[in-house]
Amino acid sequence: MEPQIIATTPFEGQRPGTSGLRKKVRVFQQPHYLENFVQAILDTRPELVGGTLVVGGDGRYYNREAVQTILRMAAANGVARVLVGRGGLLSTPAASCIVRKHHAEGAIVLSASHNPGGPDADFGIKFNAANGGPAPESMTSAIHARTQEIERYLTLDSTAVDLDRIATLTLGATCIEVIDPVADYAELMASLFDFDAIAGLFASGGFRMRFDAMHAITGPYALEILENRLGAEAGTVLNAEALPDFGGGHPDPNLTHAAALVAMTRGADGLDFAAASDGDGDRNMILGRDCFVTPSDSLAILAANAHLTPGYRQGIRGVARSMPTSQAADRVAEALGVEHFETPTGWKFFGNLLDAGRITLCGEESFGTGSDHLREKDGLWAVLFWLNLLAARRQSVAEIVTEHWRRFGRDYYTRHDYEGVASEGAEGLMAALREQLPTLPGQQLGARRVAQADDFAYTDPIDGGRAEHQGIRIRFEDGARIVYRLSGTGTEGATLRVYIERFEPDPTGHQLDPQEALGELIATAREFAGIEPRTGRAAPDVIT
Ligand code: VG1
Ligand code: CO
Repeated sequence: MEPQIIATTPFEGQRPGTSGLRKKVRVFQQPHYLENFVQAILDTRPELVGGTLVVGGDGRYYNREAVQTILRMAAANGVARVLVGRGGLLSTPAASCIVRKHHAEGAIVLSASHNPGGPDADFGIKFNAANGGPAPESMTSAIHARTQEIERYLTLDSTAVDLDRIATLTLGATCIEVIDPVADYAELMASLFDFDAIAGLFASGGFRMRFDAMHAITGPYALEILENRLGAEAGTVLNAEALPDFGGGHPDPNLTHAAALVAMTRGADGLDFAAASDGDGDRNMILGRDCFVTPSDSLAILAANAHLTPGYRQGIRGVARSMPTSQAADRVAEALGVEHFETPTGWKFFGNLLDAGRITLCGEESFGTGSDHLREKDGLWAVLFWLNLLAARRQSVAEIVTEHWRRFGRDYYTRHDYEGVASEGAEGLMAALREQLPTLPGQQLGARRVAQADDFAYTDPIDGGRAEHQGIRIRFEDGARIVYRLSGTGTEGATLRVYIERFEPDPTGHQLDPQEALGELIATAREFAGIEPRTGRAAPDVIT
């Protein structure tokens, strides 16, 4: 089958954001739009020619069509072998796992993660490199540059590949292997955690758990691992059926979008443990009875207890957190005598530290936690890690959290999101903050004096790569922080994120509601940045 050469012209704005290129489905449906981006990946990653590519997505609307397009283009461009999940499905962590296990040259992952799906909602595409991790800035910049000069793409005039049966097929000269999307991932999880101990917890009869797959990709993974392999009772996995529009919901595991699950953990009859994941399976929310574990605390707690699980029995080498994530993990690293790092938002910045063996665990405040077992954040991994801890420590979630605070102190933390605000207002707000930076140190803001203020810039300790303008950081003399940044994953207007934290060493002050404990700082953050005058918003849309 001869490749067809199709003439095309560049589209503006094919620049990947925090995690790939995310746009409305209708943008992707324009003729040549997806093709241009895929060809830009293939043109800038010559190792794919004659190599192996992993393809799959979170099953959202347009996933199937996009997979077929990518298979034809991969074949036309001389990719030797493509591993594609059955049904075109792969969770983001499973794609990373498969790249590593099968020594692929990279993956194309189709997802807009926690953004809603459906014909009027969002779609996304990203490239992961041979280490299984999101393409670093150098690669995404090259891909973007290529989209700006593209004149042709290659495809085949072929019928659709049957994705619904596990089989090895050929397309032109390319071998297409339709694989079980769950098997490799489930095997990796079994190698890291004490499945017997977790199964024992479920068999004990005294432990009640629910996992909310939010009608997204983790349904099949959670059914196989929690119910089939670990023996959790049928019905443990809620909303297990993956739907192209996620059942009309917002597949974002947080207190707002998973409110029904949160309600099931409340009161004396509440569940012992509950968890949820997002559209593509890389996020996690952890709940106990009357207890929400902030993602920043979760990272710190996993770090402090890693030695209790088989996969991390040797202890951890270091921890990294994204800049806006609370400083709780730093305290654990210091107590363990291991390195800790502060990176810009986005998982791609952890890759080099993981590859170099400098860190074992990493995480973000945005419900992302992961380790060196693969190169993405991993929702079910975090859930299994917590289950392993509950089985090993024989304590409740709340007891583990409270003991952690007693030992390390509590970092009260909250994030306030103002979504879909006018871009000019949001950018004006950030520019005004930036202008004030030089005169901020020493100034009194609300009840505190500013110690340091900057626009966060990061130099990668491994390859020296530089990332600038990663968010405005204001640090007070007592260690409290306010951070402002604009989202790089939205598809409409701008989203302003404000991150607020303060440290409380005294255990008698550990039981407050974070909104209350941070009330003064929250008000200061709003006033100082002029959020209402600049965005017209009197209150945030989402508080986590
Ligand atoms: C958000 C989060 C960030 C995360 C990113 C991708 O980015 O803040 O921590 O890495 O989403 O996660 P932003 O730029 O909108 O703040 V996912 O689960 O959407 O791949
Ligand atoms: Co995600």
